[in-house]
Amino acid sequence: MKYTNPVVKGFYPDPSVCTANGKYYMVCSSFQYFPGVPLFESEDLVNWTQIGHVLTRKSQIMLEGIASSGGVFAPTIRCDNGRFYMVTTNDTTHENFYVYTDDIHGEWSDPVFVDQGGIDPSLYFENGHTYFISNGSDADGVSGVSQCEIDIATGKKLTKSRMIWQGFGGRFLESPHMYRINGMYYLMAAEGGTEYGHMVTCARASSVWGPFESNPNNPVLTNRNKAPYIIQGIGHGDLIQDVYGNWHILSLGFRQQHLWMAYHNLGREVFLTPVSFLENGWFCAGKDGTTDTEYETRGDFIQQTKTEYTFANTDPSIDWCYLRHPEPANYEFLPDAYILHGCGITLDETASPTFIGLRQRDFTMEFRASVEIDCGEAGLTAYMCENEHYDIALRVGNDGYEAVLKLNIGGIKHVQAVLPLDAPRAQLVIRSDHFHYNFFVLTQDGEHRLGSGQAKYLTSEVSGGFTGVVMALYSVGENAARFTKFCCKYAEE
Ligand code: 6LW
Repeated sequence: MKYTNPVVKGFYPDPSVCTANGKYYMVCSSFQYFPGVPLFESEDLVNWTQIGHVLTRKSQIMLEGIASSGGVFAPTIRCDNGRFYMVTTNDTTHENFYVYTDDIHGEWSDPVFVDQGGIDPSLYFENGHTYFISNGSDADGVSGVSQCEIDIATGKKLTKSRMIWQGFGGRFLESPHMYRINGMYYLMAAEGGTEYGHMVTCARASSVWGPFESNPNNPVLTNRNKAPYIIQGIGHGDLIQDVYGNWHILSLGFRQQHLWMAYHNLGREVFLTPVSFLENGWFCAGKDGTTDTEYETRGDFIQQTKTEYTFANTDPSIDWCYLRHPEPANYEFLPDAYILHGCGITLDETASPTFIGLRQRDFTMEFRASVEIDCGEAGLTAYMCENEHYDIALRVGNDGYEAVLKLNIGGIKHVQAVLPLDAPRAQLVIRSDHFHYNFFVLTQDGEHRLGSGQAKYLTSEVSGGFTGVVMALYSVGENAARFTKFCCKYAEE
């Protein structure tokens, strides 16, 4: 069947995939958001259903006061002997750890820490041995892909960390994953950095410790030379074989806006690219080593896209996310209303404001909710990080209730428009296209346009970091704001 990339849209970076019980499981990085590490299930590698998160308890991950794009970096998921493992880095505390579960739909263990530095850890299991691989420095201070053997029951190192590959020459060697295919060990990695020069590269060896020989045709996959082209940043991939024996790379990539001085606001998304093994044992990917929008793949499925999100078809514990560790008492989820109790923390702080968000999945969208306040301020935000976010809210002003549009960019806090209201309730609407977020208030007198903010300021290019825009409901001040009639609707692109 035909499928279209990205297969998962919106800020779901650094995908890693494994297969078990006839299904595929994928995890993504989550940085300052909680719960951490979104977990997806699929039967065809194209349609992915989020089934939960891996890090659901405070005891599993330290997120207090962490900077945006700190916290949970790239994870790897693997299954060995029926047990699932997810290994990742808390980049803020510089700790590598894994958690495990025997029930993919259940809770995961508390963290088991491994004393090897670097980021993007991976596990490779073979005949009762577990290898822990990350990119960083080895025991002798040599940088590259480092590997040690660990005791999977305790996380204790059984060997010292040894550098096994230094890449093929690109900067930022990251995302190492080890596979054994046809008796050879393949080490796949990313080089070039997670921006426009990103690539998937590989090396192979006849022993898990090397010596690793670089693929003479590296990079295996990159869109760095495709221009003008909307899909950029392809890299950080994981190799997976489907039930028909065909191979694929699930990688991150992003959809750039504008041809010159490009930017991207939806974050890094998930792309699927076919892989072919060559007679010489190396493999190549995509169309001439690039990822395209459309491919044919084997399987009897139809690619489904959810275009409308409401309180009725979303689950607060699966689809929605919080900033850092939320205070549960601030959130009440009723079937047709969310009551958000403000806690005095604003969206400008690296703490946990009362905030509940959905990743923005496509460019053309309408995000709306009816909001009722008693005091304080509550509304909707298009949120990139504490410095860059556009907010439309109801609040109590000097002369009574008002709607306000606030544009926050690079520390500049600008009130774009204020509309006096005669009631403490109104419907707030954000409509986005490829280049703008447009803001509206609906009252008894009709629809009022409060203004707009350019999409280019809610981007990784402006904010830095690794996340994408999250559309959220928020509340500030000692209030109980009532959100009803929530709907987020995407247009066909
Ligand atoms: C991640 C690194 C990268 O750990 O970005 O895409 C970092 N590459 O591999 C943050 O996602």
